[in-house]
Parts: sequence; structure tokens; C-alpha cells
Amino acid sequence: MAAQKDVLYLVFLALAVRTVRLQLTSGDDQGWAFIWDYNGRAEQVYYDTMVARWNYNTNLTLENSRKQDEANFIEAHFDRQAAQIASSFDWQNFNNATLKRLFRKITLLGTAVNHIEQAREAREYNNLLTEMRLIYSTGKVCEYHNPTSCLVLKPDLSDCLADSRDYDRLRFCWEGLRDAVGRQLKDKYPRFVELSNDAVRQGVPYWEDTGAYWRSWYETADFQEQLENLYNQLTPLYNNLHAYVRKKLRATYGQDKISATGPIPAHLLGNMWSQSWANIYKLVEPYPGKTSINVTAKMLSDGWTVDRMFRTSGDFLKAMGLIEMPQNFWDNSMFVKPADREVVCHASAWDFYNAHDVRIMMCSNVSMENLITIHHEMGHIEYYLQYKHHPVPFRRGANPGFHEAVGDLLALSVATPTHLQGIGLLDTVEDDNESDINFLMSMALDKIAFLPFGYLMDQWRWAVFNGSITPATYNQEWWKLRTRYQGIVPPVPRNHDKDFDPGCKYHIAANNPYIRYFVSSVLQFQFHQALCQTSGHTGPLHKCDISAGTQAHRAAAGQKLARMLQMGASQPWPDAMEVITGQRTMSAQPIVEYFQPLITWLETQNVGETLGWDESWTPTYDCEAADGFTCADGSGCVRPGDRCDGVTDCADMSDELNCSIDEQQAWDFIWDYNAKAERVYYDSVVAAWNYNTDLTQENSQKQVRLGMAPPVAHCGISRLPVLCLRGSPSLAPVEGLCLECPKQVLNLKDPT
Ligand code: KAF
Ligand code: ZN
Repeated sequence: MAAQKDVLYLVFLALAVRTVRLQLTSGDDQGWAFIWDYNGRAEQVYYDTMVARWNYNTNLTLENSRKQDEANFIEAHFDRQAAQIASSFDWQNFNNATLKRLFRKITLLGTAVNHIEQAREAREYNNLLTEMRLIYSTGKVCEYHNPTSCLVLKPDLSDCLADSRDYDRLRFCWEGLRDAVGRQLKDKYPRFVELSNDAVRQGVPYWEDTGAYWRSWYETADFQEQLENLYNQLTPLYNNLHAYVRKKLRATYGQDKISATGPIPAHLLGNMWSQSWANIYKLVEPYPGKTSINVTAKMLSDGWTVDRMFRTSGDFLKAMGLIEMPQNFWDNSMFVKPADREVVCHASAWDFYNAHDVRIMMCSNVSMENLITIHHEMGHIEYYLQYKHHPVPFRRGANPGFHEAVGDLLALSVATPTHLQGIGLLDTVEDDNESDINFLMSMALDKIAFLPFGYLMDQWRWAVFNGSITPATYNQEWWKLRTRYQGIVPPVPRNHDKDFDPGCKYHIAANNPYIRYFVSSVLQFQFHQALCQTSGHTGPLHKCDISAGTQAHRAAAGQKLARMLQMGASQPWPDAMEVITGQRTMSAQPIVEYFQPLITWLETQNVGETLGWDESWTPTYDCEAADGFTCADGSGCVRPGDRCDGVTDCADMSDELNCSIDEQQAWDFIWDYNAKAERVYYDSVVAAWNYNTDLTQENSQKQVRLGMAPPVAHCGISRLPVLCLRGSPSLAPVEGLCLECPKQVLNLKDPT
């Protein structure tokens, strides 16, 4: 493999540099020579890694996973060697600032390098990450009363959260994912955090923890203070939206379910993580009957296809004079979920580092939400295409928030009613205040609702990485932040010993940083405001479509954006920001200006409402409606999946004798189990005897086959480590041996 040769070459070069010169190599010319040599090799190594990652992510097999591990390992080795050689140059004294910046980036190693000297830890780190991603991507939630009917996150559970208006059904879908994914990740995450921190602490420079390493990408000394400042300026917007939505939800679900002054139950906001509330637009629409922005129904009735959504996004880039998607983008991308295999469904945009192979991976369906996500992903691709001429270390966003902001910036124009009308997604557009408020509400349900979530995700993770949140309090602290910032509460009591709710968000299971999305939420409005000015827009900011002006105006806006994108990471981000906005700092002013008419409207709607929420309020929990049952002493609710054995299930920690299991059924089960276990064990001892007394291949295989057969059945909900669930049919662990599940719940993990 070419990449392996490159690694060997670098090892050779490193040794040569070390032995021939004991002092640092100096001189810009030598520096440039290294860079161009490094660049050609890096392109090859990274291309191979991206191909292996793509193949695995679009077909989650063991074999593809193994190939991906191998490629990751080669890449880490290459990065490490390159960093070592670059460090042997006296690069801090180079004359050329660009060259210095390139060397700094090559020598900065984070977790990517992951201690070659400690290959065991590196493997463990990679294995854990692969496992966590796989658990997230393949988690399934089976119906309580039909365990063979199982739901996956995309599309089933996402659709459930978006479309159902049944309080208990929503709770089932919300809780199901947390049981299926979070609980399985709980034991893996602490070790992962430990290994990640170990890795960054071994690098040069030394990072205190993974969070500090991630924050270093922003090259901003007071980054956290700046964020807090921005967040505080945006809180009034969020609190007004929250109070208004809570009032509307009380009208929909009942005052017994939602408090006028409390947080909102998290499952009622149209999204699995309550991060975008756009799916409940109809429940909170300010002026029903006026122009309504959610155009999903129109897309479906007009026969829109996934391909058309992508082409529409491509057309917008073209109209702005930006780089069009190359043919291989259309040929190689994965736009819809394949029916025949497991894939990663979380959307992503891929650069293969060879200047032309770019792809999107997404399990799209036809909807307004997906149309916006497609623009988001296309924004990443446009960035790739614009900065492809740079050496590899500069092929990044000016900072990670810039990369996330590009597509969203374009979507701000695409989502305007006049633009939607132009592409055939709205029949009529009324130009009046009420329609404006409807439009701004639909945008706020996306953009404003997202702010606290975008902010808190890495507040939690940074605290985990720096040790101020420990594994024992992962889940409590998560919910403290969720309640404090988002004003939401879990609809069902959390079992902090078992639940790991943060792990149910892709970016935590897959270890992708998140603060970039909060940064992007601010930046995109700054860019939008500036480009609107360039495009000749006059009037309120929320009415601006940067593609709507004259050809010359449109081209000017497109060129300005392109100039910034072409910089990649070659200069500090304030330089890139200056190209578009003329400013060098992040500012909340444009997003506040954009939503000002809605803020004023919400303030009048919220007269008499309490802004904010009482953090101690929790929803009443109807145990029976949630398929649970109360312990015999009436003290708690045991849910399917929780063992009724006194470990932690009953709220008062009472043991299983207090739970309402019919003991006779339990004994029936034990005797049934016993008879069948005797047969299984007899067969396996016979096989062992036969093999030990006659060491043939065939006898060995028979023994292995029996030895590997699971000793117990997993009846009922396959996502749960239980034997049987209430009323569920039994499943056979070994052909012909079927354990009958008792009618009552009997959740025994291992009856031996
Ligand atoms: C963004 C926009 C609107 C709403 C919500 C968000 C936040 C976030 C979310 O919670 O869904 N959005 C995404 O995760 C979109 C996917 C992505 O484009 O940001 C993707 C995430 C990802 C996937 C796999 C590996 C790493 C990251 N990011 C990229 O594809 C990406 C990131 C950096 C550079 C180029 C591409
Ligand atoms: Zn993104």
C-alpha cells in the first residue's frame, strides 16, 4: 500500500535528520521543500484513510472495521513521524509567517497521534470509539408488545418525535433510544475519556485535557469568556421563546402534564434532543391561516425527490457563482439509507484530500428539515472545493465554527418565503406583519431553540474531560445543564446508576466536538448581515435573500464569500471574518437584529407568563401508562428493562421481594429453565468428552459450536439484557430449546 511506503520514508527521513544533524535544520527554503514533500505524501495517506472510513461508514461490517483500524493506525503513524521531522526544523525562526503556521499545525498533535509507543492504549482507544459509534448507529427500540417490530433512530424514532402528538407514545420513543443506546455506552465512556486525556497529555505541546486541546483550535485566549458573553446576550430571546412554547404545549397536552412555571418535558418539542423545535411549528403557529413556512407537505404532494433536493442546493451555489459539485460527487455520494446493510446515518460531508473526490453521506428523506440539512452539508463541500489548492494543514475552516456556518448561511436565504416561492415550494407569499411573524417563528424554532443545546453540550464534555464531572455523576450533571440552560426535564425519572443520556447524542458517542455549532449559530448571522449588504438588500434582515438582487450584486456577494472560503485555515480566523464582515470579533448583534420583530411580538404574548423556569419541577409520571409497574410497597415504578431485584430499581431501593412479581410464575420459569439447562449442559459436556478423547477437527468444531451457544435466551425487547418481559413470546437460544416467558415481568439477567 502506498501509504505504508510513505510512513517508511518518513521514518527514514526522521532518522536521517537526527543522525546527520544534531542541531535544528534552519532556512525557509528547506522548510518549503519539506512542506511540499510532506504534502504529496499526506494526500496519499489521508486519501487511503478516507476511503477506508467511507467504506466502513457506508457498510458497517467487521471486515470494513478492521480495514478502517489499519488505515487509522497508518495515518496516526504518519502524523507522528511528520511531527517529529517538522520539530527538527528551527521553524519558529522562519521568516515566512505562512510557513511557520504550516509547521505549527504539523507539529501540533492531539489525540489523532495517540501514542505510537503505547500501541495497546491506541488500539483500546480506537476500539472503544468504534464500539461506541456502532452502538449508536445500530441501536434499536422494539415495541413492548411486539418485540419483533423494532424501530431505528433514522427514520423511525426521529419521525416519531417529529410527528406524534401522543404523550405516551412520544415518551416511549424518547426513552427507548436512551435505554437502547445510552445504557450500553455507560461503561465505555469513562475509559474512553481517560485514554483520550492520556493521549493529549503526551503530545508536544502538552494539553491539560482533551477539552483544552479542542479549544486550542480556536486560537482565542479568552474563548470561553467570549462564548459566555454571547450566550448571556442571547438568553432573553430563548427565554421568551420558551415561555411562549410552554404556554402552547400546555394547551395541547394539558395543564396536568406541563407546569406554567416549570421546565418543559423534553419529549414534546419535536426532536429527540429538544435541540430544534421546528417540527412542532403547527402547535405554536402565531397566525394560522397566514403564510406558513413548513413546506414538507408541498414537497411531498409535488413529488419532490431526494435527488431534486440536492440539485436545488447545487443550483443555489451555481447562482451565487460558487464552485459547482463535480460529477464524482453525484456518482459517489450516499444520499439515502441503503436497504440491505447497516450504515452511519448521521449526515456528514467528506473530503478525500485529492482535490476532486468529495462526497456526502446522509440518510435523507423528502422534507423541509432535510432540505436545510442538505444545504448545511453542501456548505462543507463548497469549503473543501474552495480551499483545495492549499497544502493539507490549511485545508480546514478558519475555525471549526466557520466550517459549520457556510451551509447554514446559504440556507438563511433559501428559507425566505420569497425564495421558497421562487423554487416552487410556496404558492403564495403574503407580505404582511402576521406572515412575517409566522416566518420568524419557524426560524426561531430552529435557530433560537438550538442555542442552549449548542452551548451546553461541550460545557458538559469539557467538565468531563477536566475531571470536574466524574463518571458517578455523568447523568445527573447532564440533566442539571439540560434543565438550567434548555429549561427541559426528562419525561421519565432517570436512573443515574444505569442511564447515560449524553451518549444518545451522536457527537458524544462518536466523539465529535460540538461548540462549533454554537459558534456557527452566531457567525452565520454575522456573515448573512454582511453579505446581504453586499448583495444590495435593503429592509429587515430576515427578509434578505442574497441571491435575489441583480446579477452583479449576487456575484459580488458570492465572490466575497468565496474569498473567505479560499483562505481555509491559512490565517487566523479574525482575518477570514474581516474579509466578509469587516469585523474581527464574534458578535450577537446580527442574530438579535434578525429576530427583533419576533422578540417584540413574543414579549406581548408573554405578558402574565413567567420567563424562565423552576428547576425543581418534575412531571408527574404515570407508571402504568409508561408500561411500568409499581413495587409492591407502592414506592416506585419499575420499567421494562429494569431488574426487579432490589439493585436500584425501586425508588426506595427495596428489593425484588417487594416487587409485584407473581412468585409462582417465577418458580415455573426456574424449573423450565432448569430442565432445559440440563440438556444444554449435557450436550456440551458430551462434546467436550468426545473431543478430549478423540482430537479430530470435527469434534473440535462441534465443541466450539456448543460452547459458543448462548446459555440463556433474550426474550422480548432485544435491546435489553433480560430474559423475559411481560407477556412477550419466548425465543430459543439453541434450536429446539425454547424458554417460556412467564406472563408477568421476570427480568433476570443470568439465572445461573
Ligand atoms: C447544525 C445545524 C443545524 C442544526 C443542528 C446542527 C448541529 C448538528 C446536529 O446536532 O445534528 N449538525 C450536524 O451534526 C450535521 C453534521 C455535520 O455536517 O456537522 C457533520 C458531523 C460529523 C459527522 C461525522 C464526523 C464528524 C462530524 N460534520 C461534517 O461532516 C464536517 C465537519 C467538519 C468539517 C467538514 C465536515
Ligand atoms: Zn456540519
